[in-house]
Amino acid sequence: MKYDYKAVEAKWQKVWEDEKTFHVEIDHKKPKFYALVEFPYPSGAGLHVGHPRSYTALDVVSRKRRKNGYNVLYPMGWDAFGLPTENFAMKNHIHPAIVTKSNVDHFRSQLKALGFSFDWDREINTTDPEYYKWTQWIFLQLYKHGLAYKKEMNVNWCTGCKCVLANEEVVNGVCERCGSEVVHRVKSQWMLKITAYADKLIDGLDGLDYIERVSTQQKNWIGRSHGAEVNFGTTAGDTLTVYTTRCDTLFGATYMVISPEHALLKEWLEKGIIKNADAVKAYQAEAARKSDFERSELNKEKTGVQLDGVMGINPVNETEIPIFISDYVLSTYGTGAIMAVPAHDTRDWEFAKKFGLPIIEVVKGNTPSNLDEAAFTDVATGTLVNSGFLNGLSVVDAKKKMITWLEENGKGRDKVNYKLRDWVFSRQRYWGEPIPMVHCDKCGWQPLPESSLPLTLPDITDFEPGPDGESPLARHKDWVKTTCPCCGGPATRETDTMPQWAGSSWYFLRYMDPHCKDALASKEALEYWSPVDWYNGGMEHTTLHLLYSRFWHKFLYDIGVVPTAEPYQKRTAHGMILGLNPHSFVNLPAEEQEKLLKEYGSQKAAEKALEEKYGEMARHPIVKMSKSLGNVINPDEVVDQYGADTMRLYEMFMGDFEQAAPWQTSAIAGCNRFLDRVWALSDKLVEGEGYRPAMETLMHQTIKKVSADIESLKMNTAIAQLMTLVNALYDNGGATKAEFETLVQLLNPFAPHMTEELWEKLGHSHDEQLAYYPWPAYEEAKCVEAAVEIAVQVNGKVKARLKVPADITAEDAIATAKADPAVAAALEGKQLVKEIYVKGRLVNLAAKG
Ligand code: ANZ
Ligand code: ZN
Repeated sequence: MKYDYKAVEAKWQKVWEDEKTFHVEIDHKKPKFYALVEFPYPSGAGLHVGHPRSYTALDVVSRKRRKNGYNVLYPMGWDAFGLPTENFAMKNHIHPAIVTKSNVDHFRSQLKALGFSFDWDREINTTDPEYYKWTQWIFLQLYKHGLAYKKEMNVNWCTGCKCVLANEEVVNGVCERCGSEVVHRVKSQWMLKITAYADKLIDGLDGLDYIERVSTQQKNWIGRSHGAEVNFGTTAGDTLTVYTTRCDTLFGATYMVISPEHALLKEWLEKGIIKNADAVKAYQAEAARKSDFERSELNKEKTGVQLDGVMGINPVNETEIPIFISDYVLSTYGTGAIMAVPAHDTRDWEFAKKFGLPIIEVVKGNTPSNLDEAAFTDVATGTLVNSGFLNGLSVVDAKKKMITWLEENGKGRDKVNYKLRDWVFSRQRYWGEPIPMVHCDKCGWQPLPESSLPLTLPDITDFEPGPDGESPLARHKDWVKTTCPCCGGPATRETDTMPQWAGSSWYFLRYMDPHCKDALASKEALEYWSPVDWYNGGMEHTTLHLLYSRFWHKFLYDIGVVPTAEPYQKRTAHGMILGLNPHSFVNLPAEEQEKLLKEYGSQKAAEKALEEKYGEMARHPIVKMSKSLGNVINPDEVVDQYGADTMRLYEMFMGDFEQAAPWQTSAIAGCNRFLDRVWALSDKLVEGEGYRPAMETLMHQTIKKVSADIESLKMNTAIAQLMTLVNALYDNGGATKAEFETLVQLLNPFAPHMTEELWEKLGHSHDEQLAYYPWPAYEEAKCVEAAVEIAVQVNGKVKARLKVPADITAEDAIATAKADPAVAAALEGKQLVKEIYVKGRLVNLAAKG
């Protein structure tokens, strides 16, 4: 009988829903396993095929772990505040809450159709006041501990979203979300002091099981740098402090550079010390138009203006050196001023060459370097020269000695700097959590009492930000006007809202106890479920969400709210699902390729023509899915045509989980055929107890491999092994009941609907549901390919008989033989002179002495 996926999938989804099969409670008798996937933003577009890649992978792991005896928490929810919903609401004149609800309903039904083993009783939504009450509560704790503060500052302003962006949201000078230009503006903003946690965020990574590239990116983002601050004198009398990681090169500093925004520059201009003020001001204006990203690009042409009227004084030798302003020095890093050492820093070298400045060698390597060609930047092999009391020292020792000298002479000190900046926490938008602060003219900023939370969003209809980017809430005077919690006098509410990152910074805690009324989660739940054992998500969230949520969690740990210092024990990341570019020659149907070949003469010429027509894009056969290319795959259609099990299987089979992979509709059919073949085997059960001798090794090997592969997310090779097993069963005339049951068991995490049905068909009662039926075991000894017995002789006498794989190599056979205790004893103290393996029969060892 052909497999009716529609009926079977609907049947089991109903069972899981009605019986709450995957609902979990605290159970101290079982080990717990908390699997987490990044919850989706419920956009109007519905589920993307990329979402199920992550969800299926941890669903497979979760399903296996349940069968291994774990108490598994696998939750799902909605990260539903944010701009796309607000923009849609504005355009269509619908309240964002209504848009959110319908998007969530759509997402939920799509996810349920894929048969994920989520505990739906724990569903959360960041826009639910019962949820964001606790987001606000955490903000108040941060405020009370001095980690939230208001600051007038230069912010990144997205000209498209009309909204402030965090540094992390600006990519290559444009808005990460909408691609519009980002400019600087001065605004008063709520800030979170994530920099206070910089060291903890780096050092905490040590005990965690994060994939390498995630830890590396976190460390680079925080950018801890060990160096020194050095006080230079100036002829104007002021001290100009620089930050350097190479204080060993102080004798080679031939000029200084300050950022165009440096405070001293302003002072000097005001005092009339600078003679070329016009040129300096023109340069300042030009620099203000550039983003930090543009300014720090390595290969760009260096520009700058020397300050006329003031010189720097090098503290080690009292030499006067010129001071420049240049945009390659950022105002936001270190002290916004540098000592330039052109001999040993590439950017300084380029600048010195362009402006004809002296280059003094102070570090020499083992091999001669040519400072006319490039700077010498190797610190590992360098020795100090031309450097007074540092001469002859290694770079490391010279740094130490210089710091001591600086400190003793009051000219500087050692200093650690970070690239990480405090987190801009204000958004001038409606669809976010209101910030629970009020401003009183008498008492300043005051936190709302915790008992008044949640502070809910007022129900308004005009979400457009004001012309100057004020929050839409600012127009609603009734809501804004309030009384001061401190003195009872008139006060106004903060009208900015929190960024979308707020709700996702602690959601994994709420899942542990989603209905808790008097805390973000009960102590008992936090103690039992913390930390998340395994968190999977996208690489794009490594420096934003992952860092923010680790920061909040570490803070909550420090104030005694959560029991572990880190939120996630293990972090993995999936590759993106890409689409085929329909305009790329290699993806065209054969007839069309032929037509083009005829028309243009060669593939190269045809490709060129395509490029002219569709742009540079046509050169890339695999691209991001996009509406404009028409290569977006709708998961509903795949589920409709092939069923959820096929979709799941394909998502896991499509390639290495960590790598990006293109969606290939043709390959889905192959996965579908495989499931049909498994189904058909149930009608071909053969007589026999247990595993037949011809199948035994492969059965054990398959259990072993599938078990290990699931745990290391090598889902594609696990499935390939199952395919091998199915082929072998067909080659052997079908499967015995035991063989088939094992196959069904191993396939269950990937194709849960069909396998539950087969399990029932095999005669298992409902109490024995596959979802919790113990995972099959294997015996290591039986994983070995048909074993043969070989004799081991030492000087002609048999010392041992060993079982080895029939296909063992000579090298392995000899090594195995020598490792046998009896053989080792016979060889003890002797010198081996000959070793021979006679395939399948014996190892012959000859020894002297
Ligand atoms: C002298 C020097 C000599 C430097 C040398 C490097 C090599 P990290 O590792 O990123 O911390 N620097 C300091 N402040 C800067 C700013 N605001 N904008 C641009 N560059 C700045 O880099 C620290 C190094 O970057 C510092 O060490 C300084 O140049 C430069 F052979 O000082 B160095
Ligand atoms: Zn007051």
